[in-house]
Amino acid sequence: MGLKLKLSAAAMFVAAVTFAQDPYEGLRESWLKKAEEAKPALNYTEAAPVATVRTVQDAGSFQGWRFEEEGTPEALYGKNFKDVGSVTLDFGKHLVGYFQFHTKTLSNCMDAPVRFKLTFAEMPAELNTPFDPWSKDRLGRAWMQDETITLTRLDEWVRIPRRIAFRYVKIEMLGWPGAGYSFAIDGVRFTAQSTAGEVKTSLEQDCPDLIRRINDVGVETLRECMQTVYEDGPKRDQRLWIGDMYLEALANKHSFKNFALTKRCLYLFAALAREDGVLFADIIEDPVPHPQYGTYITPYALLWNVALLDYLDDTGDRETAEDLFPVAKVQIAEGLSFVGEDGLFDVAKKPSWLFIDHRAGLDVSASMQGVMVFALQKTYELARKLGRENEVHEYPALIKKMTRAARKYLYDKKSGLVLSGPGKQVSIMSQSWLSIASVLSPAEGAKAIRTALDHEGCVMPGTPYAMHYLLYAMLRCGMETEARRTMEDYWGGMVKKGADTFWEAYDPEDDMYSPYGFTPLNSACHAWSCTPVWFIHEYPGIFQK
Ligand code: RAM
Repeated sequence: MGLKLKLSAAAMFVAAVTFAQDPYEGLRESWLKKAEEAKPALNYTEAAPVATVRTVQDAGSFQGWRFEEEGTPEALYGKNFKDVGSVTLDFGKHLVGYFQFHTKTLSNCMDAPVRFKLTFAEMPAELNTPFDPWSKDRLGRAWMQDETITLTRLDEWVRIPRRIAFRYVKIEMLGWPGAGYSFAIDGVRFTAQSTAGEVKTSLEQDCPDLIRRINDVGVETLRECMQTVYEDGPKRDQRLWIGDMYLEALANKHSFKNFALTKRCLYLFAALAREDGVLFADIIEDPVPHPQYGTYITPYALLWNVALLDYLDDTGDRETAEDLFPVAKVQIAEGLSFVGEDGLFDVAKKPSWLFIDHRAGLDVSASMQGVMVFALQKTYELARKLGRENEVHEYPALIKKMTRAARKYLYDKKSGLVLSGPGKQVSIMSQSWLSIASVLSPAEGAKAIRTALDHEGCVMPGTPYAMHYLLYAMLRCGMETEARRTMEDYWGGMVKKGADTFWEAYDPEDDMYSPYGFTPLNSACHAWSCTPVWFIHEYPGIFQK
C-alpha cells in the first residue's frame, strides 16, 4: 500500500476518534504524518542455511532438545526428496524475514501435485513439541509457524507469504506425490530484514568474554525487533508495546542509535491515543497503524513519559518533546485519578491491566506506587527541561505525598521490606520499584532487595522485563557487585543455555516456564530482554572491567 493511502486510512481512524473533548484535537493528523516521515527504511540481507541437522532429545539441553549437525545443505540439494521425506535446516542464527525454496525435476515430469509442511522455529524444543491438540485458553494457534503448501509446478522459487522469525526450518513431504517423477529441493534462501543498521558503539578492549557475549546477544535481539516499529517479538506479538519500546530505546541509545525509530513510535502512540488522550498499550501497524482497541496498561502509559524524556536527552529534539508534552500530562492525570486521598495508588479501582511482570500471583500495588512516583519525577524533569514547570507545579507536592504514604503503609521498617497488598506479599518487584522511585533511600533499598532475595516465598521475576527493573534498582542502591552478578547469572545463564537472542520469559529454576501455558508460544527473541546492552555501556566501570 502506498504511503498516501496508508496515511489517509490511518487518518480516518484518527478522525473517527476525534470528538469535542479530544485534548489533541487538530494535532493527530500531523503527528501521524511525522510518524510516517520518521519511518526508517528496512535493510535486507540474504541468508542461507549452514547445515542440515538431526534432533537429539537430551535432558541436559535447554527444554530437553538440541540439534546436531548432520550434513551440508548442498548434499540435500542433489537428493531425490521422495527419498529424503523430511529434513531440518539450521541457518546458524536467528533471522526475521521471508523464506523461499526451489524445486527441480530430476526425472520425467510432474504428473501430480506435491504437498509440504514447513515448520519454522526459533528454538530446538519448539520444533520438537507437537502443537496439537491446541487448547482454547491459549493464545492463537497460528502464532506457531507451521505452513502447509501444495505445489502444482516445479522448477521455480516458492515464497512463503508470512514473515518468519526463526533459526531452524523442518521441511516434510506430506503424503505420496505418486511414482511418475522425482524431484529435489535444490535451493533454500532467506531474505532477512531490519531497520537497525550498523552498530555504532564498541566495548572496551579488555571487556570480559561473558559480558561481551551477553552484549552481542542483546544487540542481535534488538536488531531482530527493530522493524518499522520497535516490535516486542518478531515471532509473537509482532507489534509495538510501550513497555517494550521504552527498553528497546534504552538499548538503541548504546548500539544502533537509530533515534528516528523511537521518534516514530512516540508519535504513533500519541496520534492513535484514545479520545480522552490516554495511550493504548500497543499498536499494530498493518494494514494501517491502529491501536489494539481496549488494551490499556497504566504503568506502560506512564513509562511512555519516561521514554519521551530519554528521547529528548538522547537527541536534543525539542520540537518532538514540545509537541508531545501535553500527552505526557494526560498520562499523569490518568494515573493520578487512581490515587486516593491517602496518597496510595489504588489497584482495587482496576484502572486497566496493571502489567508489571508475567509472573502469576504477583501483587502489583506497591510496584504501581513506585511506577507512579517515578513517572511524576521524570515528567517533572521533562517539564523543567522544556521550561514548562508552571504547567505541572503540583507534581513535587504529589511526589512527597505519595512517598510519605508509601513509607507509612507499604514499607515495614522492622523487616526492612516493602509489603504489597492485603496479603503483605514480598516480591522482588515491590522492592525494586520503590527503590527506583527513591521512596526508599539507597541503603534501605539495598537492604530490602537483599532481604527479599533471601526471603522464603518471595515472588521472583519471571521475565527479563522485570529483571531489568531489579538490575536498575540495584544500581540505584549502590549494589554494583550484585548487579554485575545478576546480569552474569540471568542473561549469562541464557547465553550458556544456547541463546542466540534473549528470551521473553526465563526462570533459571524452570526451563519450561511459560506465561502462556505452552513453552513454544514463548517468544525466543524478545525486545524487552535486550537491556544488558544499555547497562553494559551506561555503566562501563561496573560491567566492562
Ligand atoms: C506480552 C508480550 C509483550 C508485553 C505484553 C504486556 O504480550 O510479552 O512484550 O509488552 O505482554
